[in-house]
Amino acid sequence: MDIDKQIKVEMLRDMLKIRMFEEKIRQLYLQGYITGSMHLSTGQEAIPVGFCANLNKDDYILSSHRGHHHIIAKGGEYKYMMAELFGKSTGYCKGKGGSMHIACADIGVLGANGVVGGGICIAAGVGFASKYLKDNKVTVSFFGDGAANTGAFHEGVNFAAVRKSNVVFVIENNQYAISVPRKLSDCVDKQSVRAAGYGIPGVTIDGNDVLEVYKTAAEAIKRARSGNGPSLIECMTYRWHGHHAGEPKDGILYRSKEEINFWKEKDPIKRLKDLLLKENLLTENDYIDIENNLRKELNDSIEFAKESPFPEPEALYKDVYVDFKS
Ligand SMILES: Cc1ncc(C[n+]2csc(CCOP(=O)(O)OP(=O)(O)O)c2C)c(N)n1
Ligand SMILES: [Mg+2]
Repeated sequence: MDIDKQIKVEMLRDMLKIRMFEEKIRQLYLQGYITGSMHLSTGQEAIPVGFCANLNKDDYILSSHRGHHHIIAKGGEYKYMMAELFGKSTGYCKGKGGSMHIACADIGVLGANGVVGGGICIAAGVGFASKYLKDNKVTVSFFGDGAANTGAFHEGVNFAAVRKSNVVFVIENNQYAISVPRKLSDCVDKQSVRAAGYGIPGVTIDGNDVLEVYKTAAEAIKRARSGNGPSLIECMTYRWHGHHAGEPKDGILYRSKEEINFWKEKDPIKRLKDLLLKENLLTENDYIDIENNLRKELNDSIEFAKESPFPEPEALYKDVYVDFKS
């Protein structure tokens, strides 16, 4: 499968857009502008970017507690994300969601979720609704390797498989659930083998190779859209930082520096950039332009967030339920 040049460049830009956001909000968090718990996705950018490049605007995604990269890949804008993290009324959820609960139905983001595995059954239901309504939409459910060990995983994947729902289940296997390495919580080397227990296709891929992610996603999304049911795609990856932004020592208390550096060598952004330079699809100047444009957008979003008001106390009782049809 040949991937269009334009799509490759857009995927590079989207991965960089995520990386720059995450690294900037880490600083803002440590400076006290952002409070609460926040989980960074640096290193894992290729997975949602490869999937979302195959989705339409009105397709859906379900995200997790570590969800900024999913939302940006699905079309989330810096300014509304930043305002949400600052707790401001101009944010995606009017400042009441925060990092772990960003949702925006307009771009098909049906919610990040602080409950580990919480999005899986919602995705199974939304995908079933698409099947039932024949609306031709696909739902992609992103979650971690730890979430794949919850009961919700079994219920959601089984239900979706039996109903041949329009869903793709994506495990972002970053090898840890908080500080617990996967060898202490899994007896299988590949979580994708579990797909056989539900009678659906399952595959494990290099989640740091955005082109491989894109191609695998294309096939699974096509299968789901054409009514043939879900797939389970396990994407091997690694988070560069600690479990959450305020973690002491930033993830090195339970992971060796050698291990972290090994995975940094597999940086998905550098890999695609180097390839595009080699193929003469991009110049260093093009890359600098992309970076500069994103930096301006990012700085503007910080100003927007700082200048925006906090929600009024009465806002607590508004938007408790969202009618997605209205
Ligand atoms: C139901 C539930 N149990 C436990 C927690 C606490 N918790 C938050 S993140 C996390 C680890 C999740 O690991 P994984 O699914 O691999 O995602 P990752 O953080 O690695 O992206 C846990 C146990 C929670 N939020 N919800
Ligand atoms: Mg994990």
